[in-house]
Amino acid sequence: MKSRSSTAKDPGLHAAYAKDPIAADEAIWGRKSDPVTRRGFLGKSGLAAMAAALGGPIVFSDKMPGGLIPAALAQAPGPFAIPGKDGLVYLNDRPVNAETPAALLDDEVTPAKHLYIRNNGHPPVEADIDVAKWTLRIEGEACQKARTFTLKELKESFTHHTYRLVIECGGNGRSEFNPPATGNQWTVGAVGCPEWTGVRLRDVLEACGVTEAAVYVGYYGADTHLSGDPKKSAISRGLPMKKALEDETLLAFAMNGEDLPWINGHPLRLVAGGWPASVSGKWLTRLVVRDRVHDGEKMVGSYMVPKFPVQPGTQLADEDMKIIESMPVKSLITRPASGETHEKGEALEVRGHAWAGDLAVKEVWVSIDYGATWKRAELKAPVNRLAWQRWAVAIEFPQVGYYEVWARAVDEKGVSQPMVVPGWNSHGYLNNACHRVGIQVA
Ligand SMILES: Nc1nc2c(c(=O)[nH]1)N[C@H]1C(S)=C(S)[C@@H](COP(=O)(O)O)O[C@H]1N2
Ligand SMILES: [Mo]
Repeated sequence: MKSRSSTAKDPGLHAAYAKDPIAADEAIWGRKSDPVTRRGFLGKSGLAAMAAALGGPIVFSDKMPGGLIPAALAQAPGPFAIPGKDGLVYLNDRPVNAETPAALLDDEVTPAKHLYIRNNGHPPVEADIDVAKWTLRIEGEACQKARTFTLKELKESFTHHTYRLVIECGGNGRSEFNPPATGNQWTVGAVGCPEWTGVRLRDVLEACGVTEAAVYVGYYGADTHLSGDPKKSAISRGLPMKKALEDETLLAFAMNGEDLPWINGHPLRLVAGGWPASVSGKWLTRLVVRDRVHDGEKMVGSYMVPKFPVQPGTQLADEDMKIIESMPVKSLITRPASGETHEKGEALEVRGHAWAGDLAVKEVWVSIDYGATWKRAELKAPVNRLAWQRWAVAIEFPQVGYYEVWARAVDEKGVSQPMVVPGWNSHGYLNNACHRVGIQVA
C-alpha cells in the first residue's frame, strides 16, 4: 500500500464494510468467507491483526461470522468519533483524517473540538503517552551541543509565548482539482486558527548552539509509519532556518489554554503558522539541525508544487518541483452556512476569516452575482502576525431565489484569490479559489 492515504483506494473500515463486507474482510484481515453461509476463515496473521485492533484475544474466533465488522469497531466511540471532537467530517479512518464544516469554523479562535485532523501514519496510542517521561532530543550536523530536554525542563527553562496561528493542510481544497488529485479529498475545512502556547523554537535552538552551517530544522514525531516498519517515519519534514527562527514559531504544549488534544500532537508539537501544516510536526520527540535541506520522509515528492505552470494532468520529475513554503491568500465564509434560507427584506450579515500565509490580508470582497460586482467587507487587523482576520459585510438581495455568495481576499502585496481553481498540480496542493456558499432568499 502507498503511504499516502486516498479516499478512493483506502476509504477506511466503515466505508469498506458498507460497500462490500466480504471484500472488506479479505482486504483488511485477510479473512476469506463463503458469501452464502458467512462462514469465515481467519488466518493466523489476520487473527493477530484483529485481536490487536480489538485489544485482546478473540476467544470464540472460530465461530465469528465472516463479512461482519467487529461490533467493537462499529459501535465504540472508535474511529469515527475521536473523543473531544465535534461535528467533523471524517474522510477516512486508517489513519484518521477529518475536516471541519465551514460553518463550524466561525469562532475567532478555533476551539479544540473543531480543529481538523490530518495523520500520515498511525498516531501514538493515547494511553502510552507518558507526559512525565516525554523528552525532546535536539541534535544534527549543525547543532553545537546535542541535548535532551524533558518536557518539564522545556517548560521551566524558556519563556512561554502565546499566539493565534493558522494551520492549514497544503492539500486543503484538493477535491476541486480536475483531473482529480490523489490524497484526502479535502473541501475547505482542513484549516483552523487556535491559540497556541509554547516556547520559541529559536530560544531552544540558541540554548543548544547552532553553527553557521545550519540550513534546516527537521522534526521527528512519535507516530509510526503505515507499513508498520519501525525504521521509517510517518512524516519527517521541517523548516528552513529563517522560518525556524521567527518569533511565532513555537514548540507548543498547549492550545486554547489547555493541553494539546491527543490527536493534534499532545504533549508537544511544532507550530509554524502560515506554512503548509505538514511542517508543524506533532508528538515531537526529536529535532535535527541540518547543514542541508532536511531529507526526511515526505520532504521530496509530497508537499511540492511545479516550479512552472503545467497543463492539468502533467506529472513532473522531482527536480521540476519546489517545496511549498508560505501558503497563498485565502478566505472562508462561516456565515451563512451553505444551504441556509434567508428572509428577503433584511440585510444578511456575511462573515468569515481571511489569511495569507506569511503576509497579512489587505481587503476582502463579497459577490452575490458570480463575481460581476463586489462589495468590500469590513476587515479586522490580525491579533498577531500569522493569525486569521475576521471580516463581515451586510448584503441585501434584490429578489427571492437562489444565490451564491462568494468571498475573495487580497493580500498586502495586492495578490487576490482566484475565482477558479488555480495551478493544477499532481498532488492537489494550494487550491485557494474563492469559497462559495449557496443560499435561498425566500
Ligand atoms: N508527527 C506528525 N506530524 C504531523 C503530521 C503527521 O502525520 N505526523 N501531519 C502533518 C500534516 S500533513 C498536517 S496538515 C498537520 C495536521 O495537524 P492537525 O492534525 O493537528 O490538524 O500536522 C502535520 N504534522
Ligand atoms: Mo497536511
